[in-house]
Amino acid sequence: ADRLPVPTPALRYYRNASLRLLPADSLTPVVPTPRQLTRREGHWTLDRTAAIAYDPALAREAAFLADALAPLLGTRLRLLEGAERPASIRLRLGAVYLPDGPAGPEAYHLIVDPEAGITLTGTDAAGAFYGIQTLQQLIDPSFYRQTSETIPIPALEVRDAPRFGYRGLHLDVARNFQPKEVVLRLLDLMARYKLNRFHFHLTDDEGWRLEIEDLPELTEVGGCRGHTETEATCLVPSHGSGPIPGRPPGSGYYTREDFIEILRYATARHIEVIPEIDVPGHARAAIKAMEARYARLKAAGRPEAEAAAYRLVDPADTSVYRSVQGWNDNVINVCLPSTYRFLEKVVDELRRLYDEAGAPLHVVHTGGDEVPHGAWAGSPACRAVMQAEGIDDPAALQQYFLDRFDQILRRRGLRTAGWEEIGLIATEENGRRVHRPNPRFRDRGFLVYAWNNIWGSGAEDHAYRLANAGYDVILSLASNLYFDLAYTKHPDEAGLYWAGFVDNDAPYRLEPFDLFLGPIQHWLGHTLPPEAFAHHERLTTEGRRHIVGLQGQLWGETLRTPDRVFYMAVPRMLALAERAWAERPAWSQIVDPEARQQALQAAWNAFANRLGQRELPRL
Ligand code: TNX
Repeated sequence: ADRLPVPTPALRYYRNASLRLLPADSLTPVVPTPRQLTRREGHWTLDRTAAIAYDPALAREAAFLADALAPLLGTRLRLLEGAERPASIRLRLGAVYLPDGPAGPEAYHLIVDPEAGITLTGTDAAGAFYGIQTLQQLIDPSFYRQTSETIPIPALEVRDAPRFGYRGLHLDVARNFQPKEVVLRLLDLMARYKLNRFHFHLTDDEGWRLEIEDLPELTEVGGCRGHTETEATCLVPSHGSGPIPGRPPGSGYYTREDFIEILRYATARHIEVIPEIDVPGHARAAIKAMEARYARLKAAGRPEAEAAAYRLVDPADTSVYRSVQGWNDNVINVCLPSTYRFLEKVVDELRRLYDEAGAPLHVVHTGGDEVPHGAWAGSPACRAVMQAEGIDDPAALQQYFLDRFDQILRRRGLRTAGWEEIGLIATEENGRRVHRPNPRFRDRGFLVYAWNNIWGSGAEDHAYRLANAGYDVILSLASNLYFDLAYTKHPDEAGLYWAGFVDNDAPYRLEPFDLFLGPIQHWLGHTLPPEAFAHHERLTTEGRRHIVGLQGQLWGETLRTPDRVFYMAVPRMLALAERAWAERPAWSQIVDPEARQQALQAAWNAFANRLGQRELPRL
């Protein structure tokens, strides 16, 4: 009876025996943990007579709060423009003071007073928005079941600000298409837990999911999962969302309107959408689509130059390669002018879509991962480029490509992001082939996503090496933050497991500034002696400033249904939010391994109780 009743198989089957039920009133009621929470005597009663007064700059946040409370109260509260208007809920902008000084962006100060009601101050609109999320969590989960005349909110004071500025979730809709509704629901969840970056993996070998004006083949052909069928059987009709009769499951794409709606929805929730166009590898869908375009235009009697204007392959290329996932035709040719014309076209269309949505576009994720060895070696177009550029290894063409793609983005005021490969270069060290930060691009301001910390691969410390070298790094580590991996080794659990199992506590145990004591040992299931890390680079003080955030990855190969998406995302993403928002945990700074382990276990137990007793029932 004192076992924690968490309704996921992952917790039921695994490690659950060590979780103990804690008294509800001992639990911090907010996830992620706020910087400072002080309980006061009594409570304030929310009822239908309450009104929301707001600073005009917070109109959207005020409306969000009214909408959020409406189903609980059975009515939408009155909104009064002007923060000083008399009302029991007041939203305003202003300075926020934390125990260690004035707060930066995204911070808030929330007071719940038994008499005066609610005063919420944000340093900016995002801060006010996060204060509203906290307020929603203060309401007992039972009130989310039915409407109530009165809702008690415990009196308290919260001062809060994030540890990391980048708190991300990634969704791969290329392997299996996910309808717009799934994306919107995921954005809702992100907002609740104060995540602020949505990394939208829109293209890959199996599909291209975003309509691009003037290049209809990208979605008609490229939106068909696998696009292995002939055009006739696999054309994806526009407005293709959800299962499409007669098409392979997982097919579909977002129309311009769908995408704009997603961008607006995210923006209203203070979530920045980072689009990923994965090139030069992982690009089979685009390649096949542009080949279909070429064939179509030729068949229509158009001149060669027009038909080939956006071609992504060199027809004379005899290269032989095989990608990690088994493709032999998924790398775009980086030596053709048409490739860069294609990328400019796509980027310009992205900018138009963001402009139309009123959404900020600062960063484009260019992929860059897993380019198979052997690509470009047999391409006459590439031989010419290599000669002109003095490049002697075809693999080095990836840097040539990155440089050119980055220029395209910089000219448009955009920042280049990519998987860790974009910051690394292969070299020899003590007779071993290793990857090290590439000094060439250090000053370009790349945003680099470190993922490959597989034990024994030599890549365990790539994140730290990149950060120490001056690259801004997002920790996306496969061992703890790949949410497409199975929770546990149990026959009921779906998902991949090439980087181990990623249970609910895996993101929780990750300490960004001390990876070697956390993720790797967790994954191995036992601790390692210090010698095991003798050759691993530690994070320097300077390097710490370059760890800009964390991100959970929902890769899509096994995400066949919406249910599966949410099963894989929740509750792991709550533990991610905890690590990305909350202060550096006390347990991570205990030096003695045994004491540290005990403190960590106690902290995880308390966090699991918050999930099980408050968050999951409320969700
Ligand atoms: C590796 S990590 C990939 C993805 C897969 C994922 C599956 C990385 C940059 N690439 O293409 O979907 O593993 O877990």
